[in-house]
Amino acid sequence: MTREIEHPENDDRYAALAVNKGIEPPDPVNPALAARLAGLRRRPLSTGEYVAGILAGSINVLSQAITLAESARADHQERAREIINRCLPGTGNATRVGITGVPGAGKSTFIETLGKYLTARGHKLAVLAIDPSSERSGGSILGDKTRMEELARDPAAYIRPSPSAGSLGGVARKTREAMLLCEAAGFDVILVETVGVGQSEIAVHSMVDFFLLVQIAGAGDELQGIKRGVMEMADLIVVNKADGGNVERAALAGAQLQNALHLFPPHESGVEPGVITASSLERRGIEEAWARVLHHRDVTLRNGYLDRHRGEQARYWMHETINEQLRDHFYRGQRERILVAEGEVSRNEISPFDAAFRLLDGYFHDI
Ligand SMILES: Nc1nc2c(ncn2[C@@H]2O[C@H](COP(=O)(O)OP(=O)(O)OP(=O)(O)O)[C@@H](O)[C@H]2O)c(=O)[nH]1
Ligand SMILES: [Mg+2]
Repeated sequence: MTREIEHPENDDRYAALAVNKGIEPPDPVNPALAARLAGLRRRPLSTGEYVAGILAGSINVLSQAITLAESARADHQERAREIINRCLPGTGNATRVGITGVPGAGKSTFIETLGKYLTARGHKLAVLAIDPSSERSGGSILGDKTRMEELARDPAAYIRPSPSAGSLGGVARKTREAMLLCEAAGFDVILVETVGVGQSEIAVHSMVDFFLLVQIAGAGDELQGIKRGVMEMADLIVVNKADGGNVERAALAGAQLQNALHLFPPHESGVEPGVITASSLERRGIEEAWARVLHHRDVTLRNGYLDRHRGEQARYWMHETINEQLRDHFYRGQRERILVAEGEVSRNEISPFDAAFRLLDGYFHDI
């Protein structure tokens, strides 16, 4: 009977066409793994499991924790704070390097080359980014996938694109939290890339030990949109793309930049900033750049600047977070009153200061 249901062609009328029952193909997915993944998806991890997973170096758990820290949901934020706090003793051991430069200067290519150099020497490297503009972040993720193709496949490297658009302060805070989580997961070098066109360099500077500016030859620095303030922050300027017919121009630009650096006051770190030429494509100058980072680390560990600077940065982030939260809370709660006041101020019916104080008084009265 069953024979007939399964294969009607096995009816005696078609005796010459006897078909045997086939074998079920094996499930292509390992059932034990599938069950574990389904379990992970269904059941949110406890805080303890997050912390244990991160400290054990699980990239999967690390990624989930960073996603939690990036979430706008208040309960996610609270959980992320708890996780970060408990991971804190495992942080602080990495060398934190910020990398900035105008779009197209070769930051991602430089990071790919430096990254491969570092992982080949046994380092574990995390690459993070700060990119507060929404349109660009899509592009950067795409760009980073192609520019850091090899590094993206390297098991000793972890590349995390910028948190999605929001206020710069918010994006930067999330990146700093991601950095701490990566350190707890055992990454000993953190590279933070940001495009050098605005305020984001300052945000990066406030979370790294060493600030590296990627320049290209052949354009005056005003053309490259690099502000004096950014040059002043740099611990090292790398004149990139010093290859092909560009070698001499790069050397000249390097010498000019070196002269320009003398105009700035000496760095508090006690290490003179320097200029080198490099080619990320031809892998030249990479070793020297890293030697500069290590030298800076050596000196600042010994003279106490590293600890002092990190303490300063931690205080900065505390105040930044207070400011951000206060601002958000105020603007969320006062939307309508602000609209009314904006109208009055535009029509010159009330002074901006008076309007501001009235709004603030109303806010403090409400809370
Ligand atoms: N000749 C030469 N070209 C390079 C070098 N480094 C990068 N490039 C090229 O410059 C272009 C931009 O490189 P990216 O690494 O994407 O530059 P970026 O600074 O990360 O750019 P954004 O992320 O868009 O700000 C690419 O076409 C690279 O191949 C180099 O050392 N020499
Ligand atoms: Mg890039």
